[in-house]
Amino acid sequence: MKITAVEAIPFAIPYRKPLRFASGEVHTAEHVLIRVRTEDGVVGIAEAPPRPFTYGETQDSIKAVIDKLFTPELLGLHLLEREVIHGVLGRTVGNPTAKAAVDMAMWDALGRTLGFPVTLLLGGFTDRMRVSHMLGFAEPAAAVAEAERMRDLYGIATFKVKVGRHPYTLDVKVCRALRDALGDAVELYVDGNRGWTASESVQALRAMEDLGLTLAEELCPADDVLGRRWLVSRSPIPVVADESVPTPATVTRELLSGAANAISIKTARTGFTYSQRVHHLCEGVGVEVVMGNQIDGQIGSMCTVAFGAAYRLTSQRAGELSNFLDMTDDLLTEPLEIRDGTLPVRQGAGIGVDVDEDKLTRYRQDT
Ligand code: MUC
Ligand code: MG
Repeated sequence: MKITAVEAIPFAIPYRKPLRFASGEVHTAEHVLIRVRTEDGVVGIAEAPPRPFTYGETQDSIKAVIDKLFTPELLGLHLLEREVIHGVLGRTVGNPTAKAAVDMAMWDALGRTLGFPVTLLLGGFTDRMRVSHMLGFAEPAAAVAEAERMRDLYGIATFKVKVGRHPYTLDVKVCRALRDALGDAVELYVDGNRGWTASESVQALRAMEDLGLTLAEELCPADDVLGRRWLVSRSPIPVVADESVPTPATVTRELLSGAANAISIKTARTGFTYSQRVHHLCEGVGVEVVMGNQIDGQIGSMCTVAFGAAYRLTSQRAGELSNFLDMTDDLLTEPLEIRDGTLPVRQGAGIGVDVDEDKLTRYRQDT
């Protein structure tokens, strides 16, 4: 089970339409495929999505940190020496999605070596998750049309609506149009990606009080230290910390300071190992979690569902698992399928998905 190679392969697959939100926009999935090879001939995979507007990483920086800093130190280590491996990765600050993808590719390799799905190795609670679809900035009619299409084609009944625009009434109109068109059968919650001030956030939540929203994510910046506490004290619904909590320590800080009272767990930034620590922490202090989406492709979405389905707490809510549907293609031999509003965990060893080498040749950017 010793590591013999770590590859970081940049690839690019366009989206059918851009996804826009308060902190940025995405037109093409310019991700990095990570492959970890072991002495047993096993290959584990994962993908890293660069999000410069969230973590400061780029496709080039992810490849460089893996090739130049991580790989030379990882070669020869055993897949089960996770504390040693994370000691090596932790010597470099930041770079959360690069570290997370290396971690998940190692778990995938471990599962393939042992012949078990990673979801079972993690906790094995259930075999699928309900799906939540993320709606980017749009006019009310376009947002309604997309939500109806997701409901009618895939059975999705939970929607996260991107907010954080100015004036906030633009977003209030979208949320109201969604509730009017879709009725009470769907769950709606909002994510501001730090676009509003604390006072705008409170005004917007008041204006939407009758819409039955269930969560309010990252409406204003975590640096608005007192503003966030004030917002939490006035919000009728849990305030979710997302990009402000990329590590277990920041989760602790946000929760103990009263700046958030629910947590988004993203395997894309905390891998499986640190997502476990975040999960255990949240369970220990009794806060709700949501399995979030870093605008993942199919490999990343399979990692999210493998983790989310592993525990009771993470599988209670719908997970954000569907934005790969907007990509024009993906790398897998067997594409993921969402049916009846759920995404099943693959029962094969590891995360249960394989890369189609022809597709990789078509989309990789390093040849
Ligand atoms: C989210 O939940 O914020 C938007 C930016 C990003 O980094 O992830 C997405 C989704
Ligand atoms: Mg978010």
